[in-house]
Amino acid sequence: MPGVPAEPYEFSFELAHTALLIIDMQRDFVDPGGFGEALGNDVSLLRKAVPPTARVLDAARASGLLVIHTREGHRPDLADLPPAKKARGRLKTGIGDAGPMGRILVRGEYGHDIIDELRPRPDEPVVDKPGKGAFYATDLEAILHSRDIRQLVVCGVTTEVCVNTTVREANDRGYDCLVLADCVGSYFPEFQRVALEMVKAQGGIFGWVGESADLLPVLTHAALRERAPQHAPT
Ligand code: TIU
Repeated sequence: MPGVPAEPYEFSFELAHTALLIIDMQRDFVDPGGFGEALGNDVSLLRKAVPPTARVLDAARASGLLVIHTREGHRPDLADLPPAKKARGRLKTGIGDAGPMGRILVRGEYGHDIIDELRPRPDEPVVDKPGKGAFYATDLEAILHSRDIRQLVVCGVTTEVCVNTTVREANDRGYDCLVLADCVGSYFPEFQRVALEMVKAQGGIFGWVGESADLLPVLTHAALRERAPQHAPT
């Protein structure tokens, strides 16, 4: 089994049972002029994660890994938006309201969609989620079951919110998660550091933390080995 240097120890994985999960790389969170920036956040802290995630996405596609994208957002009628979530923050312009990129975090709107750099291919499942965790009220688990996926390489935003919530949900469902530190981002540097610490503490209580530069060569090598003929022709 290929192994990636990671903390608290090497992350071993099987290509056929591993998926790349890219969480909420949406314009509303990542792009200047979106909801995240309107809340007073510095989106450049999130955008740092885009180039390494794009490299991982390329390598995953070349290796034949299942790639799954998620988007946080709600039905246009907002029937799945809990009043508590709508009210939180006492925002003048909040979820469902008209923002600079369309209605904020509403499915079908420009700002809700995934950034161009990481645009899903037609054969890559996109999971729309109303909450922070990607398992809550979605068909993610059914997708993973049907493809016999047991391990997840996780990228996306934000580290302490949707990434951490999803990794915790995945961990309780029996999945191994490798979180790539340079492919996840937070508006708060301290939260980025601590959220990653939380994943790998206590022997990897929620999973593993690694770097994309350590995964990329292992992924490429594993894919080449898998494709190489196993036996000499008889
Ligand atoms: N995707 C995700 O993390 N949603 C958030 O609302 N994150 C914040 O950090 N606010």
